Amino acid sequence: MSRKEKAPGASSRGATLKESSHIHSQDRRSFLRGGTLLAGATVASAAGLTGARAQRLEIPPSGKEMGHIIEAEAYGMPSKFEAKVKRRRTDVLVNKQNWSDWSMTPLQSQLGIVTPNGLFFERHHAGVPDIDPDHHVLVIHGMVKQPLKFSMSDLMRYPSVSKFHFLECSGNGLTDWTKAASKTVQQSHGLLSCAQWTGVPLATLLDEAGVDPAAKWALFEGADGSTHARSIPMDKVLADTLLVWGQNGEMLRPEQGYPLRAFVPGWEGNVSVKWLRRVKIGDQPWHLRSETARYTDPMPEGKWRQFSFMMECKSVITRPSGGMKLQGPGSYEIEGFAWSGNGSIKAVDVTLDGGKNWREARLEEPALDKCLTRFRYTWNWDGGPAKIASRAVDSTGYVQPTVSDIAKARALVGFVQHHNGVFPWSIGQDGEVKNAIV
Ligand SMILES: Nc1nc2c(c(=O)[nH]1)N[C@H]1C(S)=C(S)[C@@H](COP(=O)(O)O)O[C@H]1N2
Ligand SMILES: [Mo]
Repeated sequence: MSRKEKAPGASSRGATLKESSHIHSQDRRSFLRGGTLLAGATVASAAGLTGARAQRLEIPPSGKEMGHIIEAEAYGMPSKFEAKVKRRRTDVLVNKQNWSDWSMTPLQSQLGIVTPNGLFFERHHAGVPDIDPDHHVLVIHGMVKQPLKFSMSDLMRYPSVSKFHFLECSGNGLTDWTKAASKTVQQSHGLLSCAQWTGVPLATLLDEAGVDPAAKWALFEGADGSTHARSIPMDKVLADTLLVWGQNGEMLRPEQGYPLRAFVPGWEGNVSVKWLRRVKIGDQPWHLRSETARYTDPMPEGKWRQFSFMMECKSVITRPSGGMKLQGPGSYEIEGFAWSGNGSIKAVDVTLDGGKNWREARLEEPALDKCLTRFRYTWNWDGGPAKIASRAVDSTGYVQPTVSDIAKARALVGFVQHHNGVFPWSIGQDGEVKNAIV
């Protein structure tokens, strides 16, 4: 048995202390590698630390006084030193009004695969309503044997499930098809988040209502000022669509649809109707505004594609990414996210030379179905100009395309949705990381 294994219960305080100061100096080295991505004071002071051998660990001021007392009742907040980590509205498309608006997740700061609720991206067509759950009602009607009405407490009595899934707006990336408009990954890819969702499969409720065998579609309608609504094919409704009230262990945030939203795994965010008040069953789609005037894709010869629900396999490097700066040659950890609306992630490749050569990245567990998956690649930067990008492969064998591959099949004009192309960052000799879409 090694000394390390003995340490926790061991009587020798000296041994434990040595052990931990050893870990500390290692921590400092790995901290330095990560820290060098960001310019600023931390880098300078960390560089001083690595030179010195840790002989004695001083007791910091925080260890010599009492801390803050526990508030009698409070909702915990992040450290004040993390105040820069925030959702942000886009700088690229300047909004003329704030009702139909969006804010983006700081993907460059996210750790692990779960997006904290306060950083979950937002997309609203008519602002965020304030809905009292005690007065919220959901109705299921149309081609069913018996129309049903539920209060929130009725719904929460059904057997629930909790599933990790990403949510991505079909407009994610629409500013960066043909030119480098976004400076950071938050702006280019931040209409993407991931949570553990808790709710009841819609199939359970439909079973009780008794769906007419001739029914083929369901309509979801929200209780917000936009009365946002979408038509969803019955196959998907029965396969895995959820009605959720939970998000990462607590009730949905108002921005995410409190107290009830539809959640359609792997499909464009738009169909996961928030503040859900009505599910109508029918035998054909309703061809609503959001499926005719909006959320359709321009195709060659002036045609438009309707009902392009699936968010296809995609990935992006989040670190290093736009706005960061490498502090000289050396070892860096390239990290990012890969996801697919069609299954799980099977592999991610990384290029360092703008797509000439590709190397296999490591996937971090868990790599779940229709969920953000983290990849890593350890890179020894020689200090020369580089162009880095990632390319993901999903469990169906689908390979993330390049923008020029997509352009062969579709027309890249106006507000093009569903941009899942390979996304490059350039690194200059000065270490600056920039959006390299051309
Ligand atoms: N009722 C309602 N549902 C809605 C919307 C809306 O404006 N109203 N926006 C949709 C769009 S376009 C997206 S991308 C997702 C965003 O979900 P989020 O704000 O929880 O990230 O919600 C969808 N559901
Ligand atoms: Mo969206």
